[in-house]
Amino acid sequence: MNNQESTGELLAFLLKGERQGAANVINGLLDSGEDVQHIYEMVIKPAMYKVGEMWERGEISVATEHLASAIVEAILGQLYYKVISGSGSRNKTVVISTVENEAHQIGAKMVSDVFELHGWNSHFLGANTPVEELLKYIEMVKPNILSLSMSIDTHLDFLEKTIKRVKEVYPQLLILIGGQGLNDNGGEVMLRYSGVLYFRDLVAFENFLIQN
Ligand code: B12
Repeated sequence: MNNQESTGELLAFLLKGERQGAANVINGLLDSGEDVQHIYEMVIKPAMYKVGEMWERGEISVATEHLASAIVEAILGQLYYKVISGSGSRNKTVVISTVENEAHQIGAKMVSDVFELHGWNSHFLGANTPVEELLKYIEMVKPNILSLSMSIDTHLDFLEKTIKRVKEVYPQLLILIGGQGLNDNGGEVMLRYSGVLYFRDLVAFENFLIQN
């Protein structure tokens, strides 16, 4: 089965709310040798984008969209045994969060898992972390990298507010930014700050991790 067929099959189970069927699709991919990153980027992400398109066109309800998200989050949890088996020393730490007011956390969780797969110690804070709370957490764990995710394009102010505040207190801290809200201007936003890098997807981001 190719990626498109797997995506279609997964999507059908997500829309029917069949967690077991969805899990079976993912397990089948693992059995055929696909790695977690590939399954995230090439199968789960396109299935969720499709869910978004169908919701936007009014073809599925908000409830169905919520159910699909819940099943995908459960699948990510189910894949964690693969994520922790990733090689590496775990002597580097990353803190990952979405920006304030941002409720979309699945992409950020994928990024967190890819860090762990590469041997990083990853602290995934989930959605909507207030900036001052984020700062307190950074003070506590002293990460090597902060990663921020933004899915809604109108959340750019929240992202920039966070970058500015973090850089005020930790000017040397490298910040990675990503998320589909930055698809049109992520590169441009990155150039406004020093020590900020933008990656569009898991492939670009993983290439960076491999080189660093
Ligand atoms: C599920 C979902 C929700 C769920 C989220 C649940 C959850 N637990 O996360 C809920 C119901 C909360 C939700 C709410 C809303 N949503 Co919504 N949602 C979606 C949906 C269908 C899927 C999101 C998803 O998981 N995608 C899959 C992930 C894997 O993709 P990703 O986030 O892009 O992440 C990838 C990359 O961007 C990258 N990446 C992401 N973060 C980072 C960070 C770093 C550092 C790096 C390097 C890379 C990186 O890596 C990932 C893998 O490649 C999308 C459709 C879509 N196109 O995604 C709409 C979508 C994002 N939502 C949308 C909207 C409009 C909303 C609401 C405003 C709806 C409303 N009227 O209330 C609210 C906003 C709430 C808020 N304040 O944020 C729009 C956004 C449009 C826009 N112009 O910005 C979309 C695109 C739907 C659409 N087609 O219109 N939503």
